[in-house]
This record gives sequence, structure tokens and C-alpha cells, in this order.
Amino acid sequence: VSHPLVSRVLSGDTRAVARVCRAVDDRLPGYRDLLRELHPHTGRAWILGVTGSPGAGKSTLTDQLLGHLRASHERVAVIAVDPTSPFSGGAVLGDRIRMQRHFEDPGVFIRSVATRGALGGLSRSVSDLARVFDAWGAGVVLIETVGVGQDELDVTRAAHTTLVVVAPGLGDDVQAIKAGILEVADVFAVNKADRPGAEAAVRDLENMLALGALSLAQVSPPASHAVSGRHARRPGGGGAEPREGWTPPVQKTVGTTGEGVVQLVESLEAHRVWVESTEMGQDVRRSRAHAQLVAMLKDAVTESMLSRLGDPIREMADRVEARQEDPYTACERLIERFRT
Ligand SMILES: Nc1nc2c(ncn2[C@@H]2O[C@H](COP(=O)(O)OP(=O)(O)OP(=O)(O)O)[C@@H](O)[C@H]2O)c(=O)[nH]1
Ligand SMILES: [Mg+2]
Repeated sequence: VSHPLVSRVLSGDTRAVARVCRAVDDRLPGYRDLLRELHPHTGRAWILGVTGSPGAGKSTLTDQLLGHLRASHERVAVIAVDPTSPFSGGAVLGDRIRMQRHFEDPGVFIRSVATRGALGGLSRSVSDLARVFDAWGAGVVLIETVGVGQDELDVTRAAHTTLVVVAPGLGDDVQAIKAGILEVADVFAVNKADRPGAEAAVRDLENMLALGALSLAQVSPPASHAVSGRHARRPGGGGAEPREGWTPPVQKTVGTTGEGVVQLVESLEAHRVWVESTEMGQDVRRSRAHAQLVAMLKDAVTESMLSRLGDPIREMADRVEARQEDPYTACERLIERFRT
């Protein structure tokens, strides 16, 4: 017998969705059972990550994408991770204003998640929520997260397609984005194209992608790219051979006017098709699912081990502090307890 909330979510009841979201956020008793029951009804939504530097225009573009995608999907959801940014000074309010026109639309569900205090790990909270929206019938789940810090980048692992938003003149050129973020990009938007420096940013990105393709093609055969990196890149040159890999396209946009957004949606859709219809795309999907399961497992194992160990951790910490024990041996001894 399924939980009444579950059948309400499945029938598209947004109030039930809100209640399940709260249960998931706060890890209320029984939330796991809800997710378990929803799980068989998931797998249809396109999970679209939007990341990039603070203030690059992620929310503005998310709002634009929402408008376009809503036209072809009955339901669309947005998860905004930690919308409190010191850069826009906007906090949740800013995002609400930016996405205001969608707030009264019953086919749109917008949910914010705080980075701090996310119970059981940020990326797990976000993928749990994405599952709820998927079961609700969202054709697309947009996840906006700032691209700094490992936790935030991990969030994009839940996505099938990740858009990286870059803006010129934020000190936000290619140097600044290469740490980690390049790896997660399936599509680039050079936003604020109405400002000087956009062309240069596009060129820099394209050069960097070309270099990346070259070095990857040299070090390993295409089939292994999907496993080692986030995705394979097109081997350079060979015109006649089938080119199954994916090179992230770079699209100029003006978030505030919507310029370039149609083309951006096309690029994103093309990536979706690539993931769904090619062997390599399926590899990417499998390796992401694997990475996600490992991440969940880590959370779960850590949580249960720490709670089972309890007091001895503190006792051991005191011994380490008093130099009666070194921390390496201390860890080994604590782990020993599980072997017996
Ligand atoms: N000139 C110009 N301004 C833009 C463009 N896109 C967004 N903005 C402005 O840039 C500021 C930041 O936009 P947001 O969409 O809040 O950026 P964000 O990346 O979501 O910011 P955080 O979530 O705080 O990291 C806002 O004042 C927007 O109006 C654009 O294409 N051109
Ligand atoms: Mg934002």
C-alpha cells in the first residue's frame, strides 16, 4: 500500500510535492520510504545543471530557459542551490524577482536549497529533490548552483546536461574558470554578450577546448574518455570517421534580453540527444550514476559508522591531543572495531 503523499505527487499535486520536499530537506522520519516509493516513477526528467561564477547570470539565464522549456513541457522544476550570494546581494529575494513571472504558473515548481546545513550532503539533497520533481512529472529539472567549491560541483553530477555560464569582465575569464568547472561543462554560455570582451571570451574558450581535445586524443583512445573524464571529446582532424564524441559548444547570450537563448536551448537539446542516442553518451550516463551511488554510499557509510562509534571517538581524540596516540593509529583502532 503506497503512502497517500506518494500517489498525490504522482497525480501532479504541487502541495504534496512541497510537503515531500520539506520531508526530504529536514530528513523527517519516513522520508526515505517516500523516496523509495517514488523511485520507480522516475527516470523521465531531463536534469539540466546550470553553473558558473557568482554573478555570471545563472539565475537570469535559468529564468529564460524556464520560459522556453515550459513551452514544450507540461511541468518544469527549478532547484536553486544557495541563492544567497554576496555578489548580487540578491539572496532568495533576487531570484524570486527574476523568476517571478513563473511563480504563479502551476506547471512550474521552484525550490531553494541552502548550502550550509544541508543534511547528509548537498549533492544528495539535490538529487533527492530532483527525484521528487521527476516523479511529479517534470519534463525538465533545472539545477542552479554556483561553480565554486567541490560540494557545488558535485551537484552537477546529478545532471544529464550541464551548462556552464561565463561572463566577460568579471575577472571571470578562462583562467578563472578552468579549475574543475571545465570538466563538468557540456555546453558553455558566454553571457553578458552585450558587454565588451565577449568575443575574446568565446575565442579563449574555443581555443582551450581545442587544446583539451588534442591532448586527450593523444593520451588515450576515445572509448576510455567517458570513464576517466566526464565525457569524451571529439578526436581532432578525421573528417570521414564517425565522430561520436562531444565537444562543448560555446554560445553567446544576453540573459537580460533573451538574445541567443533559442540557440542555447538547441545546443542543450543536442547534448541531450547525444547522451541518449550514442554509446559514448550512455557510458557518460552510467559513469555518472556510478559516481552518484558511490557518493551516496560514502554519506551513508560515514553516517552509520560515526553514529555506531559514538563516545570512543571523543576518547580517542583526547588521547591524540595528549600525544598518547597518533591520529593514524587512532583511526585504525576505531576502524578495527568494525572488523570484530
Ligand atoms: N548587461 C547584462 N547584465 C546581465 C546579463 N545577464 C544578467 N545580468 C545581470 O547580472 C546580474 C547578476 O545576474 P544573476 O542572474 O543574478 O547572476 P547569478 O549568476 O545567478 O548570480 P548568483 O546566483 O548571485 O551567483 C543581475 O543584475 C542581472 O540583471 C546580460 O546578459 N547582460
Ligand atoms: Mg543566482
